[in-house]
Amino acid sequence: MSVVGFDIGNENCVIAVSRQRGIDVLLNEESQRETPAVIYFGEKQRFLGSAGAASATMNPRSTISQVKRLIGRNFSEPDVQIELKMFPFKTSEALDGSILVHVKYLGETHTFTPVQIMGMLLAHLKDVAEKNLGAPFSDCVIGIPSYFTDLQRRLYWSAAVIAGLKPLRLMHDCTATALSYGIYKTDFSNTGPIYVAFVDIGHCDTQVSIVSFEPGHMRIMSQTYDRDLGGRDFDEVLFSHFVAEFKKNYDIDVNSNVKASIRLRAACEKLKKVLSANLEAVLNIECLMDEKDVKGFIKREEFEKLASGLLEKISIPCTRGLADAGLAVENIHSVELVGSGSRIPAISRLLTSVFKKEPSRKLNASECVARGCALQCAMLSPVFRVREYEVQDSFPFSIGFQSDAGPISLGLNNVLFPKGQHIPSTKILSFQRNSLFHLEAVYSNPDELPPHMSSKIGCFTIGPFQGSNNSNSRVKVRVQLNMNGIITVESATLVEDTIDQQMPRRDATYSNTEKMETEFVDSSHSESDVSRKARGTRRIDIPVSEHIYGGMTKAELLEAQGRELQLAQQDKNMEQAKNKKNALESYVYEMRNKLFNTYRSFASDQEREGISSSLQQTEEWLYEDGDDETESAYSSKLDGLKKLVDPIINRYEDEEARAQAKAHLLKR
Ligand code: ATP
Ligand code: K
Ligand code: MG
Repeated sequence: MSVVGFDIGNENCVIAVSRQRGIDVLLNEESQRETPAVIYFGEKQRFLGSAGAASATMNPRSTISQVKRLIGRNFSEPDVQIELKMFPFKTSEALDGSILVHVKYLGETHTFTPVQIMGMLLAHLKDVAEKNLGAPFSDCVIGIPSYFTDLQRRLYWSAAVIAGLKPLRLMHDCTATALSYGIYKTDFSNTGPIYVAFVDIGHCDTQVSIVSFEPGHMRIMSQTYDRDLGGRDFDEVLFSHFVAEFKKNYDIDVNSNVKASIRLRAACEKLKKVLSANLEAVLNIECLMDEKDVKGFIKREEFEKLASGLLEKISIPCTRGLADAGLAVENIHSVELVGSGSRIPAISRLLTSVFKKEPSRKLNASECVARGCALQCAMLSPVFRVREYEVQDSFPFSIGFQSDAGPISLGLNNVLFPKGQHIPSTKILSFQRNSLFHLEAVYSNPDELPPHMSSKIGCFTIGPFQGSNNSNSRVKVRVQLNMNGIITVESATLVEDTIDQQMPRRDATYSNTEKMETEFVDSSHSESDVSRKARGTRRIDIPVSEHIYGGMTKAELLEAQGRELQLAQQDKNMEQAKNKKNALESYVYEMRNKLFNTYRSFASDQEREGISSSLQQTEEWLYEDGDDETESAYSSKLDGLKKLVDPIINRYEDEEARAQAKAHLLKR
């Protein structure tokens, strides 16, 4: 049984597996350690990952990428609109405000949600892993950005379920990185914890975590980020620069041409990478548009000047992270720089000036998230034995609750779980209610969300139930912020005082078993503990149901699973047909050759002629009507040919066997 960790990047995905002797990164079908997060909808099948990436410039409208950022977002949110305008594929607004992706596929327009596309990608990665491991698996841990909202986390989970995976946890990217750093760390002094800053600059985002390490234990002290600052923004700086240059020098407007824009963006990304290792770089694109070849040149220095605004922005989450952690730069033992977007030399220089020390690159910058996830998966899986190591993660949003029957006074700003709350955490709310009521979970601080995103998370229905009117009944609601950073109501219990003085009071033990428990009291609730203790209590479980705004229902999830299976079956059918076609083709060539050489003396002239013309006919068919046929069509052609050729092969093999037996006898 295998436990797997996935890093789902906006550009690159990495799969790592835990083995008894350590963590390995798995290779995809093209023997690469990173798999592009791309899906191309071809005429008759999908091409996923590396196979899909190849078609991005050829078929931009059918090539879907960067959906990670679209999950759980609404079409009309301003930053989403900016994003969508950059994508060559077609999107629209769904009835509920979310995003739909449209592609031409199998001769008609198909509509998918970003979650379904993510499901396809995860299913592909699962497939790659299973081919590698030689066995099916479903247990995994998936890396997520720390800035993912409750809904984004839930939808990621749904995508995993669509893909047939069973996540044991969604883990913050930087926490995974910190785990892969901390679990092997041994050089501790006696002076207390060591503080390390992890900076992950990827394709679309920047994440910073400040982590405290002690022997056997790590704790996330702060999580800060810029959702919209990654390697692709540096590409964009170069892109704008060359669009202007080419307008001046060649009189072309690259922005007006989708394919030219894609080609120039790709060239700018390459250019950026060249500039990471060289002081200057050239750009050459043949026939970019209007049949014009273009040339460009840029020095690293000039690029850094163009990108100075972006570089400045990187310092913001860093300084905020220090402040949130309550630490000064002098407290930071080291700065670990990861994510491939961080390979720009100016970024190291900037971080050196922020942290007053040079960042180190001890970790594998592109694999550390997946490795950390695989480690966590092994730690959570019952079949693995991993050294005791405590990972204390936290959640970067403040969560509050509202009730439909009057306010809940939760203390400061109605926050139940303040930003930075450790996960998992459980809290118990106590209400004085006699029948069904609702609780609304909300983000208490809209500033922590992307602009214009709704602050509502979901509604929990507590009930139906009927409390007895005369007694002093309370409803205790257990709310959990689980280790995936998802809010759930675990249970609700009606606690009623009974007149029976002899009944043992179980309330006290209930409170004591919960380490993290904080009991908040409804504003209308006034009963003192002493009076409660004097009486016995009766406890009744109350049903709880949830409605998450924008979440998938069980029925929708089932339907999506079915659809994914259908799509996968279609891909499989096409792959099998292709394989059979190849088999038929090679058979034709092989037999034609052997017929006139190896098998020559085992066939009569008439047989040879007959077979030869059948082979010829098959070859012609393959080039014409049989170019794009089903597996069974190729199979029956192959069987037909074999029927003709097999008798000759049999004669040949009999003769071979006789000759071998003879040789054997002679030797003795
Ligand atoms: P994210 O974490 O944002 O979801 P990701 O994990 O897919 O995305 P990475 O693979 O860490 O992102 O980084 C991809 C980015 O790194 C791309 O923008 C790419 O251009 C950039 N990159 C890769 N190599 C270099 C290099 N040598 N110099 C500069 N940038 C590079
Ligand atoms: K990655
Ligand atoms: Mg990443």
